[in-house]
Amino acid sequence: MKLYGVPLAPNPTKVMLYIAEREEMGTKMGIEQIVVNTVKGRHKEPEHLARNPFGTVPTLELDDGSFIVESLAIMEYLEDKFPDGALLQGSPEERGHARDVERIVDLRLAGPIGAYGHAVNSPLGYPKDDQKAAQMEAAMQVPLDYLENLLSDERPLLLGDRVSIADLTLQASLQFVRYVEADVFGDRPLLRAWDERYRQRPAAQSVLRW
Ligand SMILES: N[C@@H](CCC(=O)N[C@@H](CS)C(=O)NCC(=O)O)C(=O)O
Repeated sequence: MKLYGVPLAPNPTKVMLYIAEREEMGTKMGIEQIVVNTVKGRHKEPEHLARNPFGTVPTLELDDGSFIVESLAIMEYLEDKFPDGALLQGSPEERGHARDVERIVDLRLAGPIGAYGHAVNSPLGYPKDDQKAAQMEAAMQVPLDYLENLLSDERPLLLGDRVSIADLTLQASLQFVRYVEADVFGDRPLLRAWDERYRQRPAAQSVLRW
């Protein structure tokens, strides 16, 4: 299999973290990782559009030559393909909560964080936009409070002791925040501590560059 992605971009990063976590736990996936230089626009060129007509990364090329182009679908495919040691485990309730937190992080936080980063200090050179930054900052407050509250029972990671896709999705967005030299935590010491803790993990150290 081949994973087409690019460092720093949150959606590829969460899949790269997923692969690194699983490899650290002993699952050998044998996935070749190939950089598609999005700064040079390579993701919109025919070679990548033939893999993914939406021109986005990540894109996973399966051994049968077909492609999966959505980051969550890629991780779920890898969970199914390598079920021994899958991150999603436990009772229906535990699995339901793990899926719920991942969706909350991705749908309520990752978008505003990305837009906020581009509004304050865009790596793609978009103009600074204080109004947009303020709107996105406001949109982040309820989901950030939700996560701070989750951590109030002293769990080390978002779903407990075991790393989950929600941790990876959140950390992939936070790398982007660090890159643009911003801070979205505010007065949330538990989230800050989670961030420090997660970044000590060998998988994080091998993937995160910022
Ligand atoms: N829903 C998709 C979104 C993929 C996506 O938008 N990726 C970004 C990088 S984080 C991208 O390729 N942006 C370039 C573009 O949309 O032109 C997923 O979860 O994989």
